[in-house]
Amino acid sequence: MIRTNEIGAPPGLLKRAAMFDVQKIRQDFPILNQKVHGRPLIYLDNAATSQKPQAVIDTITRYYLEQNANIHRGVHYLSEWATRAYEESRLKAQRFLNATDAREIIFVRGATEAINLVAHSYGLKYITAGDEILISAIEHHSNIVPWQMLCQTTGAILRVAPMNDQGELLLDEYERLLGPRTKLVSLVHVSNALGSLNPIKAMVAMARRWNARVMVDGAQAAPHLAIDVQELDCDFYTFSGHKVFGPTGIGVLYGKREWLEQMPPYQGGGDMIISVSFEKTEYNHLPFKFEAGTPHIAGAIGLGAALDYVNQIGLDTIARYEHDLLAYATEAVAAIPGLRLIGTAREKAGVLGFVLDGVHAHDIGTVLDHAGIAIRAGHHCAMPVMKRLGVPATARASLAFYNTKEEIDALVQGIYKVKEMFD
Ligand code: 7TS
Repeated sequence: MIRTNEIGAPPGLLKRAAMFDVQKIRQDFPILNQKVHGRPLIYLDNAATSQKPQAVIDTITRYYLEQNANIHRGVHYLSEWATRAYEESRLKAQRFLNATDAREIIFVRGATEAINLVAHSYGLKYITAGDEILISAIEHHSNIVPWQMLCQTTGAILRVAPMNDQGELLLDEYERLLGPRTKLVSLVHVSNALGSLNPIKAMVAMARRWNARVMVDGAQAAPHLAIDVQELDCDFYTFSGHKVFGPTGIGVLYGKREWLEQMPPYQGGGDMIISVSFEKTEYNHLPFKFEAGTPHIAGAIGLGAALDYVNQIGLDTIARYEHDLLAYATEAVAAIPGLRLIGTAREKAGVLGFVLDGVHAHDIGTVLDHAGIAIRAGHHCAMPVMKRLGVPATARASLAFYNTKEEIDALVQGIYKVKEMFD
């Protein structure tokens, strides 16, 4: 297990931090080296999905070229190899989150499936009519809808902790909404629409006073900051592989063992059983109880390669670099007349949302696309955030560690071009 010093970086990586060379890093991402509409690609849609380093692409290719087999069932060489590689990836995910036990790491399709798993499995067993589930005003739809569905089924009540105009949660209000009926709290770590970084550790501690379980949606945190589930003391944590430079279709659900042991399976099928008869089925041990059917083996192994890659650079190095880049981008973009930043929390990661006077966000996205610049425009699967801030949609540039100041300069130029066209 990698232990960190007081500034958070493993000692061996401190030297590498000083040596962070973004141009060198970019060479690891072949997709970045291409033209779109005749212009060099500037990829600023990392919150939707991030690009993959050659090491991940090679790992997946090699798996299908030389190593493909089903896991946990074969006695032959390839099956044993694939099983070992799949389980090694679980250990990598365990270290990535600093979980105490590999049995606490469940492979899922992504953050969406993880939240649905907890809502179904934990929710249907432990939540009853009149109980309260608390979420926040800045959640992605995937951390709203599964809880609404659970409330509809059980008669539980969904409560929502409000935010201020900057996109920061109001902690006093959050604390006031907690109470003896609060059975479960589910919070985003970093908002995908606003970039707000929530003080999760403090929020978990407040929920603990009422003995509520806490789930954290880390889909937008995992690519940007070091995560330690023991320090956060949350009960569940999830992230998606494709946002952390790994493949699509794979993600991780961390759950405290004491809860996972007590929770019923989410899906039934092969691999999640010890024995089956028509009278009775005995479920498998953790983590296999929650991994019915053939999983995304190549995805899990590719995710392991992605986590290795990220660890090699170091999440603290990444966080420092991106912090400077976001500050640079914020200042440059905010200076554009007629532009309003959406999401100005004091603690932010990775996301720059904005609206432009008299121009629809989709038009911004289209004009920038013709300049080779990929951003996202719309409600970002966070319609309640848009409603609360009184905007139909925003343009969103979202950063990764391979983005550069020159790309931000090009974004600013592109926005000026949008203004010219619509003035
Ligand atoms: N939670 C947050 C905070 C997210 O940003 C997303 C995806 C999800 C959950 C769902 O992740 P999935 O991998 O299961 O789909 N967010 C975005 C986005 O901002 N633009 O496209 C997808």
